[in-house]
Amino acid sequence: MSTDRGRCAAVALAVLLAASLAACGGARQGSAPAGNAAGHALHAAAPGLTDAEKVLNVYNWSDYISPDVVPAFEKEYGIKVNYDVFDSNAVLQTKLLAGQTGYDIVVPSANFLALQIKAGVFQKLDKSRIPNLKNVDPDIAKRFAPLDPGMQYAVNYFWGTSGVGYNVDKIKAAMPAAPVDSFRMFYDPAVVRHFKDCGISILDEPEEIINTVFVYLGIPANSERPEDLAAAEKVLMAMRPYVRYVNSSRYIEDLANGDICLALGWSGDVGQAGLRAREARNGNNIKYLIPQEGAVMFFDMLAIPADALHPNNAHLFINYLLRPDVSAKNSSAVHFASSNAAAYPLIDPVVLNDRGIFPGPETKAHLVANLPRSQAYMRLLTRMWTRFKSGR
Ligand code: N2P
Repeated sequence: MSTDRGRCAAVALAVLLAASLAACGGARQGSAPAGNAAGHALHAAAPGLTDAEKVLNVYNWSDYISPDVVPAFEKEYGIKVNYDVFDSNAVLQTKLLAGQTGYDIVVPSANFLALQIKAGVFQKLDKSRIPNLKNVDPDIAKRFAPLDPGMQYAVNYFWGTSGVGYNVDKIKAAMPAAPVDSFRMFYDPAVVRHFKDCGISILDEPEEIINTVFVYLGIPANSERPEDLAAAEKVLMAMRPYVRYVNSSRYIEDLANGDICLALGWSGDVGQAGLRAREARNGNNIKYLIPQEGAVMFFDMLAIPADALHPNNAHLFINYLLRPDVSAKNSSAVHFASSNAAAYPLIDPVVLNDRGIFPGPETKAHLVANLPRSQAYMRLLTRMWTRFKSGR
């Protein structure tokens, strides 16, 4: 890297890091891990230097992989996987921008990935080592293509939506005519107030939640107009008194147990809550619906940090996750949508035919993607989100 490019990357990193740290202001309630379980030394090393080491350090979203997939990879390749989890893009971004994470694979959402690519966080993929890339569904790929043109840095792991996760019986008891297929469940005070006592949660992902409010209000997604932000803040502040907590992972267990009755949550997470309730035979009937107003579609992307110590092993793992049988096993277990066309016929039909997970073309046409926002806008959004979380 020339000195100029190095300086440029350093400045870009500093700017993005400042924005990211600001985004993380305030105590988080998430289940972010304490650090890399492998305890990797935080020293710079030439990429691939220690690749002979049969190790792979993965940092993925929580509740996002079938429990038998990592052991099967370890057995097949003789590579030991250290697997850590996070539950928010802001937590991952802070680590990535600080650098030397010790991770070989990370899974940012595509709107975050786009900014991180600009900051020089990732290395380009060697596609010759990912033959299973041929399986990617072009219909889904075209939607995240603008965020990483040509899939140079990342491949899609799963995609999904944020919508209405609810306990059918508890919601019916609280409000017999509840509009369960609408964002009114959260954003109309005359509706949401009915569910305060049985418990409501909302995701701690401001860039995504603000877009759900825009969808509800009929404002174009990703708008950066200050007046749109103000309108969304008004909606969020009005519903805040009814919300029990703002968190992106706790709601799976709480919905399953009946400790909450309503979650503005991610499609697959709600699906997993339903599965856990069925397995526990606790009588909680959990459903997920994509609101009829439309919804936000996210894409979580597998990428390799520029300073990863085991990029060869990382490529092997990415290719493994894209194997149709492996992708199908994961999708069937975590209830998120694979974008691997060759995997579709192998996915559990209950998951594949669930229109909350794999929506039909009409619903898909009403889904909007999160796009990266400007730094100036992020400062405003972060301040608003801090006010929302604290309820003041
Ligand atoms: C996994 C949630 C991942 C979806 N539990 C959010 N990008």
